[in-house]
Amino acid sequence: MAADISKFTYFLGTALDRFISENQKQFTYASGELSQLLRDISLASKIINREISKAGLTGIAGSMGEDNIQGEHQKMLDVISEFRFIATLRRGRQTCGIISEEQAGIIDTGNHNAKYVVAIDPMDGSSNIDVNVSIGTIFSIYRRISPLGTPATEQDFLQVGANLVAAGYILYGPSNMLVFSTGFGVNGFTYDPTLGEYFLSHPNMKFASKGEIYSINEGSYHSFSPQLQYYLELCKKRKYSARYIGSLVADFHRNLLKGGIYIYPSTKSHPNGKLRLLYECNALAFIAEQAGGKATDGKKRILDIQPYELHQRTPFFVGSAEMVDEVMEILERKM
Ligand code: P6P
Repeated sequence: MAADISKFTYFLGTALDRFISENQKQFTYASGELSQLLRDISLASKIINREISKAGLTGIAGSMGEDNIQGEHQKMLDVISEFRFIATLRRGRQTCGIISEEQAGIIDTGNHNAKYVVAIDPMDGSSNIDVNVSIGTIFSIYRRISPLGTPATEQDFLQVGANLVAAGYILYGPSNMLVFSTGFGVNGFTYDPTLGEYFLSHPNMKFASKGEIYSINEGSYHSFSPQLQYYLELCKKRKYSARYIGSLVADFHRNLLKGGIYIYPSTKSHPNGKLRLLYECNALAFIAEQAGGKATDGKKRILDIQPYELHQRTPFFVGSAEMVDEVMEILERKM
């Protein structure tokens, strides 16, 4: 009888490469291009993971000393991670254009015959880098609508989130995880740095229909609507747990695993919300819905919002379906 070795070792899940190949048939229209694009993203994340893991030693955890196009203080790792993704996607030749939180316009990769465009927040939560708190990359992949053989246009990116071909995030935490969906459910892969490969560790991830965790920066409480203040008081009466890391990917990932809701509403300093539709909210809304959760802007489904500007912001309510439904109902009340 074969020895039961589970007592003194662990079984590795399916490697990301094999998973992509085995699920290739799911990728509409693709004849390998989307698979290659996903491999490119995973490669860039491995390189960035290596930079992050020794940021404190190599002095790249700090600020660039200048602001990005959003007027936000740029961290060195913002710039380094953006560089890595652009270089890897350009070399992978499956992406004709990229938009990034860090740059105003479209980044032309020169691959004008490529089928896809990518919207990316290369390093979300970068203010946490120098305090060693989890951070993340968020990516969205659209099939271009401009003709092959030409540079990507704004219209390629200004598509509703419901058109997404794939989306996901990389969480650089105690362990490094890649979580993505191509429209057939959500799967999570954990990186083994000793082998340099991601392995399936969280197959078919699902949002619990409700949870007892709410994530919001209550420092802005007094600029919230009375309806939202009422909901937060309800959470306290029910003894929910307040969990807010200040890193969207980390908060979202925890709530996906445990059930909960993340809220970044309209505030005095950010009347349209702080988070960006195209390269933050659409991707996480796509993942949330694929995992049975919901995502709205307080009124409508995030994935139905017709974008008008590459860097537009939106209020963001995302998480367990019943929790999002309840907040939406309360926000409609007259108070
Ligand atoms: P605040 C990080 O800058 C980020 O985009 C998200 O990762 C995070 O959830 C949010 O902003 C934090 O913003 O205003 O609460 O500090």
